Parts: sequence; structure tokens; C-alpha cells
Amino acid sequence: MIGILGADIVFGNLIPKGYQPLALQDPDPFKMFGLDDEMVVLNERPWNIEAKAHLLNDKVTPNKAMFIRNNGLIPENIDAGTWTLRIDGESAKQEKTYTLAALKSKFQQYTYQLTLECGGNGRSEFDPPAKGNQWTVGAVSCATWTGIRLRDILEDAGIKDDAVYIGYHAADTHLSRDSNKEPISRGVPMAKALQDETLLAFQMNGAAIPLAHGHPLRLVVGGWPASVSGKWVNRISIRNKVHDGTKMTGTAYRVPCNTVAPGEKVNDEAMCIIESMPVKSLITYPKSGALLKQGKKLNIRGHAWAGELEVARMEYSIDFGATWKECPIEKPVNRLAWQHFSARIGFPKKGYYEVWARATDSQGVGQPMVLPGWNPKGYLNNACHRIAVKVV
Ligand SMILES: Nc1nc2c(c(=O)[nH]1)N[C@H]1C(S)=C(S)[C@@H](COP(=O)(O)O)O[C@H]1N2
Ligand SMILES: [Mo]
Repeated sequence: MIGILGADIVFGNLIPKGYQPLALQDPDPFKMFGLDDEMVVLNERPWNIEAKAHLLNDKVTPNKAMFIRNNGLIPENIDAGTWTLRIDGESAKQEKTYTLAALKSKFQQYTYQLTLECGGNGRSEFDPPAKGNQWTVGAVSCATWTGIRLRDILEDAGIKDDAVYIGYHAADTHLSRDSNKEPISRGVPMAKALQDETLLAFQMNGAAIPLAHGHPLRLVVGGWPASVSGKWVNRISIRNKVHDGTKMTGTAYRVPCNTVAPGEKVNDEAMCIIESMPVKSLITYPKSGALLKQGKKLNIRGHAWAGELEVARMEYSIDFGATWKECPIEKPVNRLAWQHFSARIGFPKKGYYEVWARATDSQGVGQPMVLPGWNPKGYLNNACHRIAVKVV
């Protein structure tokens, strides 16, 4: 106990039997991460916390409503003053190490609003169920990120012609505390790594990135599963093959290349890495269970996003998807930012209704009304979001 507290317990002999000193009690995640008190903790080890739909009503997701997804233990004792990033790999022309200060002063800075959705958002609905955090709808965010373009630093180090992929390495600790194991080390093909909006960020929503979200440096790769947006990044490898780090293989962040029957076993060779996330939307106002006086109209609001693409059309239904009405959808503030929709809805008579929302992307692909294709790990559930409304 003394070891953990780092001090002698002066009246230690007087501690009642079974009493746990305050300093050893579990930390309060709401205080520790500065969260809205309606956020939902799905797992404490590692910390995995999601938002409820109505907490995501802001156009820019505030820190207190941002989901937290960790595969390992959040690094301790981070010192931004001594932080370095190494660029290496078979396809780097040279190995080069940069201090954080050098990254900030040497390269031009950009700010984008970027949608990050966990590949497993919506997992809780799959049947047969998939193991993993049982995310409902709240593992998505769209904050403002400031940093430098990954492209600029990769080009500064030099990219060989045979480069295929980048892979990140980070400072978090494997759950086993084995320093030879990485909790996660993922990456993206060069074309995605070199996009304008792919950032190495040091600010979120105008201030230093909070520790839980990757302080002092993280990758932000909008529109792809958020697992490629490495937090606490200290090394990026330019690879001459598809990055083979932890959670790049097997069923991790991969889905059957062709649809399979629910529950079917799928061989590794028949699994494909998830790239752009599918079109999706979320009704963020009002809360499900809203009451409305008969004769009044209901104003709804929400966001829609479509991975690498834009959302081209937004519709809602009040009759369980039998008929749909189009509603306005705003243009994104920049590529890969979510878009906002709103509608003013009338109801024919008193009773129970559900409002369903459906987005369609710029290639004409819409959200499924119910569950999309089953996959072993329960990724990519982009079924229509719905809220209950009672007209009284
Ligand atoms: N180093 C590191 N980066 C990481 C993770 C992690 O566990 N370790 N989790 C990934 C996953 S699966 C997701 S969904 C996002 C979550 O980002 P957030 O916690 O900032 O919302 O971070 C990604 N980057
Ligand atoms: Mo994730």
C-alpha cells in the first residue's frame, strides 16, 4: 500500500479492517475525463465510454461528450516538452526524429472538423452478438482538430516509390503491462495517409488534446474507422506492404469480403480491412421519448456522415419506413466533417410514433432500415437511427 501511495501511512495501524483508503479507491471517470454526467461507461479496464445521442447535438462535439475508446492503458507521465516522433520503415528514405516543438514550428498548421466513428459503433444490436464493447449509437464524434499534415512530414523524411501503407506506434501500455506488446498499431494505405485532411494533431477544439484523446500528438484520419487515428503517437513507419501491426489481422477491424450468414465462421483469407465508413446519421434532438401536444409540430435535428463521401440526401419517416420525406442537409464545413439536418414534422393524430432518419451518400447508397450484414466482430452497423415520440 505504501508503495502505491508513495508515502508512509502515519496512522496505518489504526485503519479499520476492510477499509480502503481514499487514495486507493477507483477514480471517478466523470471527474478524471471531465465528462457530461450522462455519458455511459461500458468498460473500466480499459476505459471505454460512449455518449447518448442527445449529448451529441452540438455541431462541433464538445470534449465532455466525446466517446473514449482505449485498447490498452492510457500512458502516464507524458511530457510534451520531451515528446518525439520518429519516422521510419522500409519505405522511408531516411529515419528521422522530430521534437514536438519542431513539428509545430517547421510545418504549416491546419484546422479541420473531422468525424471519428469507432468501427464497432452500433455493435450491441448484432445477433448473434459480437464480443467487444457493446456500443449503442454514441461512439462517434466530430471535433475540431489542429495539427500538421501527415503528408508534409512524410515527404520531409522522404517516401520511397515502393511505399504502400503507413503504420502508427504509440505510447499506451498493453493491458498485460508487457512492454513487448502493443495494445494497437494500425495504419492506412498511402493514398489516405497523403490526403490534405489527414492530420498529426496537437490540438482538439482549440486547446491541447486531452490525455484520454491522445495528448500530446495523435493521428486524425477522418471518415475511416477511428482505430486508424492513433493516439499518443510517437512513431510512424512507412511500409512497403500492408501494415501488419496489432489489430490489423484476423477479425480485428476486418469484415467478411463477401456477405455471410449470421454466425457463420469466416476464414482469415476471406476477411477484408475496413476502409471508408458507411453512410450514417443520428437524431440528436429531441431525446427519444419526446412528448408533443396534438396540433404542434416537432422540430428534429441531427448529423449525417458518409466516410470518404458526402451525404447527398436526408429523409425521415414517421410510419416505420413505409414512406419517406426529404429534409434539408447542410454542406460539410470541410471534407470529412459531419453534416447537419433538420426537419419540422407534423403528425396526423394522437398516439405513439417513431421518427426514423435515413441518409444517402453521394454515390446513391442509403442506410439500411434494419441491421446491415452480420460480421464476426459486429462492425459497421449503420442502420437508421430512430426516436420515440408520443403525441398527446
Ligand atoms: N494509441 C492508441 N490509439 C488509439 C486507440 C488505442 O487504444 N490506442 N484506440 C483507437 C480506437 S479503436 C478508436 S475508436 C479511437 C477513439 O478515439 P477517442 O478515444 O479519442 O474517441 O482511437 C483509436 N486510437
Ligand atoms: Mo474503435
